[in-house]
Amino acid sequence: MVKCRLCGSKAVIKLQYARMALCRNHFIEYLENRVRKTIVRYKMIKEHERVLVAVSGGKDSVSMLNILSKLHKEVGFELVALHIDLGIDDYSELSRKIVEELSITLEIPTIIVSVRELLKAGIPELARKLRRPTCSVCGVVKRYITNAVAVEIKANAIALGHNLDDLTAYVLKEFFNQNLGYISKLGPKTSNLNNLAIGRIRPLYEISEKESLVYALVLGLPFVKAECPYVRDDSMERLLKTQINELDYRFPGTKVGLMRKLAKNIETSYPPVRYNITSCRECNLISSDELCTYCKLTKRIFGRPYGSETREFIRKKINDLGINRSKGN
Ligand code: Q46
Ligand code: ZN
Ligand code: ZN
Repeated sequence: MVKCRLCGSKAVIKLQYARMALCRNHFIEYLENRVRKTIVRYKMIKEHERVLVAVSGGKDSVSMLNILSKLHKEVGFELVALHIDLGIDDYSELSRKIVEELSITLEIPTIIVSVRELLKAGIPELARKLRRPTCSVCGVVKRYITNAVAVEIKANAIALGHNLDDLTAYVLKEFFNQNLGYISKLGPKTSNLNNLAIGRIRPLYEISEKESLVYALVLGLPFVKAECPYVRDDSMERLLKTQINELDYRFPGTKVGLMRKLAKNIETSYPPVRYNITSCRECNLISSDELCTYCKLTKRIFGRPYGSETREFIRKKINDLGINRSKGN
């Protein structure tokens, strides 16, 4: 039996890079402490700020929400959760139920936006109508709704559940494609753009996929075990993740080392993609053109942009939940 380095009881995880094994309780304490340090190290959240947490219902976002729900009382920041029901059959139904259950247990106000209720169709049908890949339509809709909610509740930051493995794979993929400008968006924190786009933070920046999974399992947190049916098994990110984990096993600390160095060099070595930042004439949110990507996309479906109506729909959801819209920033 592998024993916990701190108390000698049965270990639940062996941490290769830290060269130690930990029992359930010591692992929970260790992981929460690492997230706390990540938040401090990268100055992600200040006291009295309001953070919108994007929760899909998967292990990473559920673990992140649970950890933040403990830290917010201690540090004194406010949490609001957001779940977007994408209308992807059983997968979305289950994800939504899990997030609803968790939000009650953790007592976190949770805004649920249903794409089917909003756009009268789920993501797969919208993608078919547009003849575009499902994930690309999903990305536009998710980014827009998340930002629109954050702007509406005057959140200081949007917390995303990307873990260390996801981020390392994204960075390497962009590097192989020499899209260096996109790497600038993959750091621990992105800035707020004139209050048209709220900055993002990644509290799991230094937490591996295995750690977030074991954390959710040992705490018995509810999470969706199945993946979205549109995830591609043969994607470059998938392959990169496997290869990097192999590398990290042989040279422990490779992933964390890369991401820490990246965070340090991000401003000097990876200047962001320069584009014209303006506001969409229809919905007033961030755009590089007269109409934002979401308004263009919805115009192709409905014959008119749907940004203003979407913002109105979101405002109503927020009001129904009684969330104060005048806080923050
Ligand atoms: S983009 Fe594609 Fe994901 Fe949307 S359709 Fe599913 S796999 S959920 S991260
Ligand atoms: Zn122990
Ligand atoms: Zn717009």
